[in-house]
Amino acid sequence: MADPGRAFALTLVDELARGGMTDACLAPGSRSTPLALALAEHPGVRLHVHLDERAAAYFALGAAKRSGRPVAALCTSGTAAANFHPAVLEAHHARAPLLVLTADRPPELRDTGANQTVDQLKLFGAAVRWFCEVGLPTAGPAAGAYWRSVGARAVAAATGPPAGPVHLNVAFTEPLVPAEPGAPAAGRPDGAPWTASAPLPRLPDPAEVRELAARVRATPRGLLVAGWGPVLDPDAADAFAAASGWPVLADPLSGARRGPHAVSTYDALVRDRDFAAANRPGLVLRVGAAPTSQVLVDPDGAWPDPGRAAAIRLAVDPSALLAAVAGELDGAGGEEAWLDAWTGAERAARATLDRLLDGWDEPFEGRVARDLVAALPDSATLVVGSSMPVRDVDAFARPRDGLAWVANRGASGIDGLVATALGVAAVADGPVAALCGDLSFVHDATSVLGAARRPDPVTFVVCDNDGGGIFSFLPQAGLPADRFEELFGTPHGLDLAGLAAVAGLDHQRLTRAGELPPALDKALAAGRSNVLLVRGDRAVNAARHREAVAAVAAALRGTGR
Ligand SMILES: Cc1ncc(C[n+]2csc(CCOP(=O)(O)OP(=O)(O)O)c2C)c(N)n1
Ligand SMILES: [Mg+2]
Repeated sequence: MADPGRAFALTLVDELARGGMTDACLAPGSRSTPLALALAEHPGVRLHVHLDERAAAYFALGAAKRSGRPVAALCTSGTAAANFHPAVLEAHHARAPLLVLTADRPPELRDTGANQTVDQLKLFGAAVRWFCEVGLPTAGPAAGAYWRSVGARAVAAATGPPAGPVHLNVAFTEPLVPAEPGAPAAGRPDGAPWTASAPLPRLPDPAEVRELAARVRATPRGLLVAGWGPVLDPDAADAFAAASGWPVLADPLSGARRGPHAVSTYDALVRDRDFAAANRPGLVLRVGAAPTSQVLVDPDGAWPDPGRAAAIRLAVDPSALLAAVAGELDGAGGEEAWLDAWTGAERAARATLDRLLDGWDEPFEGRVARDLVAALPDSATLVVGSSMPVRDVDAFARPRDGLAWVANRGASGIDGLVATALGVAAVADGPVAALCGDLSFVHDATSVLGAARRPDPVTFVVCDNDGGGIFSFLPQAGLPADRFEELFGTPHGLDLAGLAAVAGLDHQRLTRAGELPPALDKALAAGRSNVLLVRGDRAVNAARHREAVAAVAAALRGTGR
């Protein structure tokens, strides 16, 4: 083997591709050259290039979240590797299969003052499912088995369960550019992985199903709460709702806000103390993240229970569990009055919210969120930014089916949103839109600058309220106005249309909410990335949220609930 670095790179990339990797994203650098070339040359891998490592890792993360397949992010040595950290944290908390490949100098150059050399060992701490110091590739009879085994194990660790990031630190020495074509070490026949790992089945056992069904039967006044998180088959949620007679309180990100049991206005409903007191559930079955809980279902046995409310934890596949319990319940259960209380309140609250929103034609961010969700065609993916967008979608979106959802809710950063959406677009079949705030958009400006030359377009709907709108809802809003603006509101005064123009992106300013659906249709049909800018006002926005909650409370009084 004339060039073990080259052979290693070809072998590792081939093994990752055998494990299901179809996409990778790199940021340029010299030390990573063997892997960069191997990724570019492999026929089964689409390689995307991003200038900045933070964005490259978020791009890979977006592709991994949307596809469910492992996606690699590659960088050179030094601070480049550290720039992967935010996406690694998000991948850890959101359980996304991110393969982090950091190139390194050979061990003898470390801690010697050698150029661009930092300690990359276990750089991401406990956030990765597996760290491997691969070492300097060296030739030898066992080298191929070692390299392929590392690749197969990386895929197994990244895809879980639980899925998550994996970090391979790989040292390369000169020559970095191969003198001859080289070849990968032989793999298993027929393109099979070196070690095929069967993901652990986490299906509920019949006793668990019977016990839960008995509890559900004994508690007609229950709720199914679906937060963002584990993939939930909406059909299973529907079947459970029908069989239990329970209302369904689903964050749109769960995909389960649909069907006749959907209560889309729970945010406003449970803020009403009288309604909340009169409609306390006897049992809550929760799938994914949410603030309240009694029975928590998580396929990976994670413990997402910040409110420490879970009485029972079931580490099983939520769709299988809901479908099985629905079967066990045989026939419609529940208490009509209970379902009526919730669905009647939903009708009253929905009509109230929709009337208010329809009257606010000068852009209100909640209306933009509602209308964007409604206007996207079936098979579209909506990437939702942290801060107010994700809350507005939850508070105002009507039930609907047919969308895929991606949001960085694992660590709720406002960073990397643009890159995440571009990564989603690289693997999604249908159109992709992203809803984000102005600070999130500006935070990821390097990705905005690179967006126009990417082949897979995203329509960005940016609610520009010139700063962090969320802080107007927090106690900091009570600080003296100038102090609040300086430290929290942080108006930047930037012209985002100018940023879009510099980036070569088509853009349009929307001054009336009614302009959104036609502008969206046009943008999605354009075949290029687009920016739709909606100007907002942080103070007006906060006031309208309060008005909406008050109007729902009044409507509940009016209907005698
Ligand atoms: C990386 C990161 N830095 C800071 C924060 C804290 N933070 C949360 S929301 C927010 C403001 C976001 O502003 P924008 O994107 O304009 O959304 P808006 O609140 O106006 O809807 C900030 C700074 C964060 N969540 N993540
Ligand atoms: Mg903002």
